[in-house]
Amino acid sequence: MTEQTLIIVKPDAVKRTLVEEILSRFKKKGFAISKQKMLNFTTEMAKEFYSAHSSKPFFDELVSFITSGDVVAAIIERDNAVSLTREIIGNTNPKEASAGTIRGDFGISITENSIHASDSRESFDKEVNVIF
Ligand code: 3AN
Repeated sequence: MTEQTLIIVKPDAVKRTLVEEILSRFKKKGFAISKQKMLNFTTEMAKEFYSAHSSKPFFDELVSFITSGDVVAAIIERDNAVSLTREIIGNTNPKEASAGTIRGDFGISITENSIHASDSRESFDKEVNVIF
């Protein structure tokens, strides 16, 4: 059954003009892009988007980074979209992400890790409401 998920190409990757390269990886895997937009997170949006991490030591850095420049958000869909997308993006820490994954190939650090993707249906519902 077709499922939707949300990806966000983060500021480090937008600055390096990697948006098309990153989106093409999903298209090649059979995803359709149903919505796409460029935006710059406000601090308020970022705090809401990452509210699950509000007590973590890296929260302020996360908010500061995601608000630091333009991002490209997209709703993408195919069967098994959430788990397949997590495989395609790779480990949170680029140093541990396999070659061939987006973070393995493009991530700079655990903060500047090039892409976000929803980790569940529930996260997707919440995140879409913040962005679209
Ligand atoms: P993922 O993005 O792989 O779902 P989460 O949800 O654990 O990872 O973390 C959300 C974001 O917080 C990550 N994309 C990363 O940028 C940042 N992050 C996670 N763990 C750390 C950490 N130990 N130090 C700094 N930033 C982190």
